[in-house]
Amino acid sequence: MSSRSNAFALLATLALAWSLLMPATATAAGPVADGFGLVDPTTGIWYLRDAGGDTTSFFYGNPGDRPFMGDWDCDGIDTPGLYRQSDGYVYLRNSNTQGIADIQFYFGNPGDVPLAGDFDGDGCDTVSLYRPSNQTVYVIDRLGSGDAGLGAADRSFVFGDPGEVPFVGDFDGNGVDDVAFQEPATGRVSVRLTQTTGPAEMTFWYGNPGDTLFAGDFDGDGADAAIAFRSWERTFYPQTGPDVTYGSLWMLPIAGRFGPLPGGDAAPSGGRTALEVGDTGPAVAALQHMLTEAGFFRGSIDAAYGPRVRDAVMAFHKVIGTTRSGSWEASDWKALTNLTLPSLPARSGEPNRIEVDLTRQVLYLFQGGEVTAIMPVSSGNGELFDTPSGLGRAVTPRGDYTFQRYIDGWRISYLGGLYRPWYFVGGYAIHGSTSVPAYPASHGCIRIPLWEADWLAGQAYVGMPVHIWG
Ligand SMILES: [Ca+2]
Ligand SMILES: [Ca+2]
Ligand SMILES: [Ca+2]
Ligand SMILES: [Ca+2]
Repeated sequence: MSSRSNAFALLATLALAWSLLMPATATAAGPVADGFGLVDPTTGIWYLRDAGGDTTSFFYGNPGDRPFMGDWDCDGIDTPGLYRQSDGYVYLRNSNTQGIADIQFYFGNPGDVPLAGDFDGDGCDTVSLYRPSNQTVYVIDRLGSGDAGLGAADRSFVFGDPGEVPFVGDFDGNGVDDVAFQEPATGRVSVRLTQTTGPAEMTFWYGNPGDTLFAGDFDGDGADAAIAFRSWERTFYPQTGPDVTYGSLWMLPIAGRFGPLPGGDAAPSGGRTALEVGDTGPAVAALQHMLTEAGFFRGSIDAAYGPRVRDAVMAFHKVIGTTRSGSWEASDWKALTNLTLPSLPARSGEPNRIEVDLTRQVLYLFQGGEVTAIMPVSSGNGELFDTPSGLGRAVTPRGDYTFQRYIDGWRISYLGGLYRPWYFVGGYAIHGSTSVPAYPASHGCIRIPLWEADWLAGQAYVGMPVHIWG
């Protein structure tokens, strides 16, 4: 009896010692939480961050491909996938290591958005699609192979609104992935829990405008929750779990159950990138956010570098006195982060006013004593031009004025169209124009972009002081 008892105690001691020797890895029984990481679309380098904060990085794919992770061989470990939106090619890999695709095939049309997930609950992920042009999700429960086309989807349903961004997660924890849509401007997330056309069955708000939302099971309870990557803060905000600062401004986030990783690689550097009209993605959202904070941008943070971003960048370049390209240079990130405005005249009796610096070609709106908006302007070019009463010179009058008159629409004069003009002296106005180049180009008026004229209409008023100098 006693010997048996001693033997049991010895076994128990050995078992305890063995368990202490064993590393606590994902192979242990119990919940396994997802990890997250980033893919640098400019280099094709993947950075997987494990639960301990260690990084494993490898090269996979071509710059520009859309990255995601999934369990393609049903072994419980998620590995990389890429979707090339230009031709619908899918490139899947079955290990978290550098190498070429193990599986490749094509599915969908140019512009389709990949939705990697397990939509039939069989434990295997496949690559379904969202087609923004008709707001339709095309679900397929198998993978292709051998460079061949995959054929028709198994089922489809209409969900999501134009401008919304889809992502995938098992939000109700039933083992079948669900499609969610993020409304970027508000952070509203709409989830459809069944794969049929119908309204959202789950709605919540998460993140800030410009965040990239995706999903994962970061607490290991079997249900996925949202996680926001806020690129301008280089921080991941999971719904469940602590915030993690990791990464860089323009990389694309991914999540998955990575399995054991070697670790020991360098984390993403957080370096900088140049941007131009037509670019999209987290770096553009970061730029829009930073330009908004600095008073240069008043558009929606939609992660797209369009004309409004170009104009905001133009105003920024004018303020800092660099080349007025309208394109974002890699060195501009630091300049914007460290921006100090040029010294502006102090006018303590005029908390609300406009200052126009003709040298820099920018307009500053003061409200409550603070600069709240900075816009690019184009003023008089100094040349002679014909008027109904003889030659005139295209000079913008310098001086101290107040707005005398406002027209809430287009005013067509012999010199062209003035949109929403605010007249400050004679026929001279600050007005919207379809052409606001980087240099003085007007006949004497002060041109601002049309959308800035729309915005200014809600801020300026007749009697507001205007000071023109430089
Ligand atoms: Ca796998
Ligand atoms: Ca499946
Ligand atoms: Ca589900
Ligand atoms: Ca969870």
